[in-house]
Amino acid sequence: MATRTGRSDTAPWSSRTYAAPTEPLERLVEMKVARGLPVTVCLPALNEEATIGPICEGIAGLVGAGLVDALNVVVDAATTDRTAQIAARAGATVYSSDDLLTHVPRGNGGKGDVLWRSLSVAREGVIVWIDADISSFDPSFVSGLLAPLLSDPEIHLVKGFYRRDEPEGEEPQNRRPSGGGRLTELVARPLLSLFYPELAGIVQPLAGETAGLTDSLKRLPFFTGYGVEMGLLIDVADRFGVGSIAQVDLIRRRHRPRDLVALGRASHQILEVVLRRLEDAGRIKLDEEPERTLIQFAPDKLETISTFDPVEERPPLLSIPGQA
Ligand SMILES: Nc1nc2c(ncn2[C@@H]2O[C@H](COP(=O)(O)OP(=O)(O)O)[C@@H](O)[C@H]2O)c(=O)[nH]1
Ligand SMILES: [Mg+2]
Repeated sequence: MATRTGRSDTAPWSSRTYAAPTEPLERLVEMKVARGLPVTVCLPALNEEATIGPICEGIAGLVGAGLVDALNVVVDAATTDRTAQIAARAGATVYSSDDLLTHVPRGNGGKGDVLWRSLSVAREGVIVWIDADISSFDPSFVSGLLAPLLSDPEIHLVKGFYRRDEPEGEEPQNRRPSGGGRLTELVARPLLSLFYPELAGIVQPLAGETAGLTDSLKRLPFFTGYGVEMGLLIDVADRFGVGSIAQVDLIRRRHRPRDLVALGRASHQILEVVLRRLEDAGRIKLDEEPERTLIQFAPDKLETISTFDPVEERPPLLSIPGQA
């Protein structure tokens, strides 16, 4: 096995990789005003009562400071806990995705569908998506994501990256800033390296902490479910160039881990997104549609679990009547 460090493919990323921001908030507010880009922060949330409160309170502070213009939380009917009430009390405007773009059926839209619908109620300017299950949220996640976008007009999309929690007592020199979750290391990174090496310098390709220009995002299709992040990376790079994507160091982040069965389902969706885009680009030819039912096995039993949760592609929002 040959291992090298510092692959040349990832070299261009050094100029588009930002350190945790040090600018005072007032400077970011000035840049936002100068560019005429109101900021909407949006949290997709499915039963996140344990974590939604502190996240919304932190962002409400940024509303007070004038950096954030709107704080939206998007739940749906499957959210049965107190997420909506807690978010509203902390100052968020709460939407149900069931009430947005109602003429487009939601199906099993999951996260990607919620992000797509959330764009329809974002102010024209910049949208910042933050996962609502983060237990280590800091308002600097938002200012960090905004800094490259507001300071460089070439940038259309910013991804956050972070270190995963290290075992107690780990020596600083052993810390791996790029350590991703299982889905990142086993699925996303190998796929990017194989087929999109120009995107392999993205440290956390599946990070939910993402900011983008609403006008650009509305020109792109969105994949439903957990395929949404990978689809956006491929499509933003294709449409606006790899140089339109930046990433920023958000230092550290903790969220709810998912079990292997759930990760298998997300992996199936991510793989389908990449296969589809490869086929769209004429880079592979599939003789027939991929099988869209995932077969898994119940733990400790030879019993199959079939999941039919195929990814769908939502059209660019600007193509929807009334959204232009
Ligand atoms: N409203 C809504 N939010 C969702 C849905 N699926 C995921 N989310 C939210 O999207 C964010 C990321 O989801 P999560 O399951 O943590 O993904 P992971 O971090 O990739 O494991 C969390 O805030 C979820 O609550 C959904 O179907 N509806
Ligand atoms: Mg999560």
